Amino acid sequence: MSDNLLPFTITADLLDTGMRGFPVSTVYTSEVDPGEGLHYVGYPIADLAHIDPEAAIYLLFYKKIPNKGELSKFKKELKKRAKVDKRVIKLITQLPKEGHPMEWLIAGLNFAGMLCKTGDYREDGLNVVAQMPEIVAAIYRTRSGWGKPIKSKPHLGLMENFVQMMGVPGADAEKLTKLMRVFYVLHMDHGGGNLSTFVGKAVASGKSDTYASLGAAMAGLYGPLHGRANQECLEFLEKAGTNDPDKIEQFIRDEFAAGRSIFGFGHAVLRAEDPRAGVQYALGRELCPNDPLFQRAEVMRERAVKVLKANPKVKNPYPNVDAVSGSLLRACGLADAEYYTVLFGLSRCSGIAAQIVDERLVHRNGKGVPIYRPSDIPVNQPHRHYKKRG
Ligand code: NMX
Ligand code: MLT
Repeated sequence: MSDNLLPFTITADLLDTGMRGFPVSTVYTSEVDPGEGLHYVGYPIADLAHIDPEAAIYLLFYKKIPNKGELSKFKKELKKRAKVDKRVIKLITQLPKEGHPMEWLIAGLNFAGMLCKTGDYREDGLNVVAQMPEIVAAIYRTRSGWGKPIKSKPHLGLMENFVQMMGVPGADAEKLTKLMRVFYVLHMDHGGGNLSTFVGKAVASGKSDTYASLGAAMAGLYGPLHGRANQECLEFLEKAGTNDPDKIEQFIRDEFAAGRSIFGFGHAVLRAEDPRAGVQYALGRELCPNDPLFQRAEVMRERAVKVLKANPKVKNPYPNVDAVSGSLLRACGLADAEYYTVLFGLSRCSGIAAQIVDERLVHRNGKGVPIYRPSDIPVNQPHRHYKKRG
């Protein structure tokens, strides 16, 4: 643990800042360094971006990169855990199309909790990671009207099976698998203070089960300033309507002046370009260099930084994880931006589940972190007595 954060004094000016900078817990899975960005158990994310998603899951749960034997055993274990109760999938197929895919995901996790939970944080954490691809693929296919859910083949591998179960009409499955493997590894975890992880762990601290805690976490991820920024960012790129750098710059200026968010830029902790964005720009140059929307995102990378840098109130003018992910997903066949946050959630649930295991079963020599209960400062509430009138 870095000692320079402690002791931490909460002064009046730090209240009502969304707890910006408050150290609230110790975390074993990942770290977000303001300058260098995300590390999983000490490894920079850019070094890990192309490893097997299963190896990255193992790293977050067991705090070491698996050797060949450990990885093969772990893949077999995930395969065994991948079975989703048929009733969960049936319930998903009955959800109203009006609901946002994230609302479906929250419902899907709650259905899985009702029918699949064991109540053991370690068991449920690994089970949910293994089950998520089938749940998300069922959401995608049913709500998109692509047809009935496709049978799971977990021996293919986590993301390989996911792409197989999605059966995206017209998509190049090989290209999409390549993207989804990297996308999954990049989005798994981001320290303990990001909104969805914080919420998930807070709910679990009251001893709610993993599925219910992840459902609540996903409600946090659904917000446009958090995970749904990947959907908003794609729509923002479309709204720009041009690839001309000067016109894009003017568009960003106008949006900012109107008090609207410049999606895909800024961060509460990072103070440099998010390395997860860097990995995705590089991947885009490999997978879809001539895609017009990807090219637009590359122009944004330069011009949005220029505009935001000129506004001193913005603490970080650089691209974040959501700046370019949507244009890559679209170029690889996933056209509908409404689903992008569900893909973020598919991955993020693994990091949150691993952190829940640590907080519930490892911290304080296995006793776990007590129920979250920060305090607050009452304002404009002088103590008084109610007197019956008349
Ligand atoms: N567009 C417009 N305004 C911004 C942006 C941005 N990209 N970034 C910061 N600001 C504003 C912010 O709203 C605040 O304004 P005010 O003082 O009037 O309330 C001011 O600049 C200072 O904010 P910061 O301290 O720099 O950022 P903060 O920690 O409050 O918020 C974000 C962080 C990520 C919510 C913010 O940068 C943002 O809204 N970005 C756009 C949405 C986005 O891309 N979110 C994705 C984050 C990553 N994720 O996946 O979760
Ligand atoms: C995340 O990956 O959760 C986002 O970058 C937001 C955050 O860290 O606060």
